[in-house]
Amino acid sequence: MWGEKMAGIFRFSFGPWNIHEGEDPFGLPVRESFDFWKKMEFAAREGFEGIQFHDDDAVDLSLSFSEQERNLNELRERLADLGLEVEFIAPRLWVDPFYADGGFTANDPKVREKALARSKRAVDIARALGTERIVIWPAREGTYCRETKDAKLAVERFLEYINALLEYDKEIKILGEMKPNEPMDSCFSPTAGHFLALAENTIDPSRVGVLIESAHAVLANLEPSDEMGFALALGKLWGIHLNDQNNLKFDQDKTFGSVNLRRAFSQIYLLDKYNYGQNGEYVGLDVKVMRTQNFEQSLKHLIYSKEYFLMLLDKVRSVDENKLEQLRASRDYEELDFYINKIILGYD
Ligand code: 3MF
Ligand code: MG
Repeated sequence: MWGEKMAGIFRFSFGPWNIHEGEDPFGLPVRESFDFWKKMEFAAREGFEGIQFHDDDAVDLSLSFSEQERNLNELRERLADLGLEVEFIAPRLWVDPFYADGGFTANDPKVREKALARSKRAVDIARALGTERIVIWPAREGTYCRETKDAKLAVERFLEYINALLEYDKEIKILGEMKPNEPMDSCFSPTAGHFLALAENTIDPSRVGVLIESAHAVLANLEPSDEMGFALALGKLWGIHLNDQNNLKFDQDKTFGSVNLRRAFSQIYLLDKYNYGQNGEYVGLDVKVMRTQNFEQSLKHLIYSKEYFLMLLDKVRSVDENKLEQLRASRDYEELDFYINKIILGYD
């Protein structure tokens, strides 16, 4: 048994986009979107402690600055009343058609300028809501077809952008959330490893880390727990987006554990072994419901992702570490493999 050694502290979070706005996953709207506060009340009721926001999830960016400030203060207070804190802010540089070719790697200097201005505003929003964490998912910072952008220049622009944000606010921490493709054919920084190489070249590497999403790792044909291990070894695992994914296709964001229990187990095993959460990191979920249905049915993917996590955490903590060591030493890998699966199946 790990006993005392296993010491992850697991506080859960999700973003309002995880409760869908009402479009069918493959089509037009099929119902009204749900009220924002109804979503937040659900989060509190189900024991979530953190909320992830895009800049425009938190506040209407078309309002005047003073109105925005007022609304942000009210938002922070009302969330606190529900026992919720803001985990991070992510500047959303991919919905507005202005950013169709990306933000900070766009060829048009006006677009790059606005992308940076919006991201600085996202930093202010984060600070107003009491978090220093800024998540950068470089959604359109890639190409639909290779020759549309200069790949070397794009990476230099990525670096300049990160540096500008680090310079803008000396307290913030930047968490890169990398994904190899979608919506673009190909992204300039497709994996956590790429981003961490970039991080080392910024003006303050100590404030740049990663958020690893399970499905994004699978989309890069990588093992999510290995991606997490890589970041843990470098002290850079500052956030996670747990979910699941059936092989290499569109980004499915399926309920964590629903496709591959063993893969989910491996992630929790590592997180627990290396005390994830002890520095305030959240177990973030980024999951989509299978179909667009009524309110109660539209929440189950969140509830069950957390349930899968907690059930598997029990299994993780029941691993006999001595036995595991013996099996490793004797290189009895078939036995080791079977042992782990028996634990998951409840036959140990
Ligand atoms: C896309 C994602 C995003 C990010 C979110 C916060 C819409 O594949 O995972 O979800 O998680 O934008 O960075
Ligand atoms: Mg995500």
